Amino acid sequence: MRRFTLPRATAEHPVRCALLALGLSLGLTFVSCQDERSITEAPQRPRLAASAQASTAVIGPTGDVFLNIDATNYGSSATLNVYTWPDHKIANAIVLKFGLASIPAGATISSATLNLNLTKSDATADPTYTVTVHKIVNKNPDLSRSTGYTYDGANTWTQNACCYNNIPLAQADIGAPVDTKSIDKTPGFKQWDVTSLVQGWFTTPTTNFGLLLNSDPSKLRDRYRYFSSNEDPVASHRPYLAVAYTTPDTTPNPTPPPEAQLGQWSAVFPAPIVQLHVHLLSDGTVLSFGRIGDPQVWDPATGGFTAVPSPALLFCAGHDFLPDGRLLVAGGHISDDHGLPNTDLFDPATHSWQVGPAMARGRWYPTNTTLPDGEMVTVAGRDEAGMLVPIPEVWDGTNWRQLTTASRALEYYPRDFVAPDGRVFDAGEEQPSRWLDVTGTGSWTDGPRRNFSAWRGYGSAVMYLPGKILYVGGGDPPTNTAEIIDLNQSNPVWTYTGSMAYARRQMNATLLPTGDVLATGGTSASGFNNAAGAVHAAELWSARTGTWTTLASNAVTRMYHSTSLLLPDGRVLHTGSGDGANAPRELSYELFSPPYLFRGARPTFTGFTPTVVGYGQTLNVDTPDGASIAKVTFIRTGSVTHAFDQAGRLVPLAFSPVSGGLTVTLPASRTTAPPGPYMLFLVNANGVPSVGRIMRLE
Ligand SMILES: [Cu+2]
Repeated sequence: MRRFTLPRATAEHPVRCALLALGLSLGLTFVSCQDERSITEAPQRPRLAASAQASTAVIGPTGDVFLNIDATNYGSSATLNVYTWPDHKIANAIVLKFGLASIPAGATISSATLNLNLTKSDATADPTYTVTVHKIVNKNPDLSRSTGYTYDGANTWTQNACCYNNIPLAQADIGAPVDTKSIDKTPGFKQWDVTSLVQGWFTTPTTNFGLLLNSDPSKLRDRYRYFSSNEDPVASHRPYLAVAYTTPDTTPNPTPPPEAQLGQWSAVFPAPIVQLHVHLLSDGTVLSFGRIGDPQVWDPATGGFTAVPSPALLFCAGHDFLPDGRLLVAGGHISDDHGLPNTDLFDPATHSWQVGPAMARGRWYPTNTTLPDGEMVTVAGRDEAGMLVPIPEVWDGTNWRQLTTASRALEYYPRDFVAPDGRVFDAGEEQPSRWLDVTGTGSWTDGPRRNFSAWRGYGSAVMYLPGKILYVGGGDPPTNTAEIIDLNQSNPVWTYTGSMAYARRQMNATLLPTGDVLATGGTSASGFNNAAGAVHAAELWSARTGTWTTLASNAVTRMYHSTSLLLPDGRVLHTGSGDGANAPRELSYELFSPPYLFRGARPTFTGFTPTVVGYGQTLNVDTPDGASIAKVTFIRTGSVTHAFDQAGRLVPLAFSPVSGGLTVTLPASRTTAPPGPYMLFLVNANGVPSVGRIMRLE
């Protein structure tokens, strides 16, 4: 323990395994504390031997007020009120501001919890009252002057019709709820998770306009909750923010290497073909194929390539992994826009090809998707005659059947995903998204439209959490925008998330073990594949904050027919480009080491993990790092072409530390995790992943 002082006030209290004292005295319910465990040296970066340090800042408000449906400022009130009046109308809203100056620059905020002390509730029979937290946007209020009408005593909040007498009450100046809590009537501290909000303020302090807690418009009149304000005479009842963060240890090396922020690209290595289709096999090797030359198996351990000649020309086919780990390749190349009907399977156990019965029609640019029951659907593409193929086909393990009532002409390589309800969600490239129901003879229904008002042609999409899709870039001219959708909602809608620094098409988006998404390659210039706008900088999207960070730049221009693939060792293979659109044939590959490979020692697996696991199974994982693991992720081995991983999805797994390691609970749902090969990653509190272990979920 060090630098730990009481009482809490408006300053930080960095603690190190000192949570208990703080928790007991303040009723703090969260713990974010880390042993001063010894971390062995990172093999690639010995100067990062020091451990990161976990601290907690307890921060009081710099201002607090509640807004009422009048022109009075309640900044000196001892309470902060939410109140419903008349029926179904918001009559009060609580506004709080917190400064983050006590958190050191360079810290990584892992959680932020808002704590408010409930003092009084209505006396009706209603047991609960919902209080949402929102980021304040548009207006930067002066809490010593703001009222229901104005944010600074003079200038009005954005007008809206939320409330009595059209008093704006800040309701048009807040973002979507970041947390929603059902507040009962038991006095005492209540908590809201405001992590994303505080992380955003910390990254961009100019956006810190404070937060707003809203009244419950679902209630009848005169339902309310009152909380202690910063003017409550009892200091321990006042509002506070608890922020858990980590900082690199100050000794012996105070300055982290730039790679810890930017990542690092390898040298450029030769490849025998343009690797424009790449697939991570269950044995950790990578199968690739292109337009010219034999398919190749590349071994990341040795850098060697081995030719594995295929039964047909597989250029521009669709592909995904079957439950048994074999890659099913549907279609192939006759000539541009003319596809083969072939079915070819690659067995990772023998590194050999098998030929299956052909599809009803050829396919050139189709997408394959492994279904929850282990079947695989292929959609779209052009046939032997160059005609669009509107009827999907389903591989049942031995043969194909057509979904004869699901006829629809689709774009090339649809960005398709198995949704939580078991249907296939077609996220694009077209602006309207669609649902394919594969039951019976199949049917399509319309889905929500994306916000970006054009096709996101050659943009990329990933399912970064179960049911949650990020669609980034694409279009002509290319866009830097990105949109997300949550298919777990009953009426999902696309919303914008942060935008990349660079507009891109012909790019790749790659899921990382941390749950973040890496964008690589592409071009920002108009046209199909315009090298004038080649983008070399990688960018990293945080699923937690929705923001992008620009990382290191690679050497080779990689656009149309470029690919990126997460490897079990946590690096990303970036290769391909050319073999089309008159672009140079890039017979090379590069490897990107994300920043997490420079942030200290990696968690390790010390024991055996099975190669086949079952749904809902509890897995015992031997690791000396169990206590420091913050996240366990399951990422489907990639099968990438044309700016899209047809297999890709990430599933976070429940886990708990036990003596000698962890128990990890594998997905129980086949829609959450369709059967097939996945990588299991352990990620520690510094965001550093283990090497992944590949296992097949059956
Ligand atoms: Cu192509």
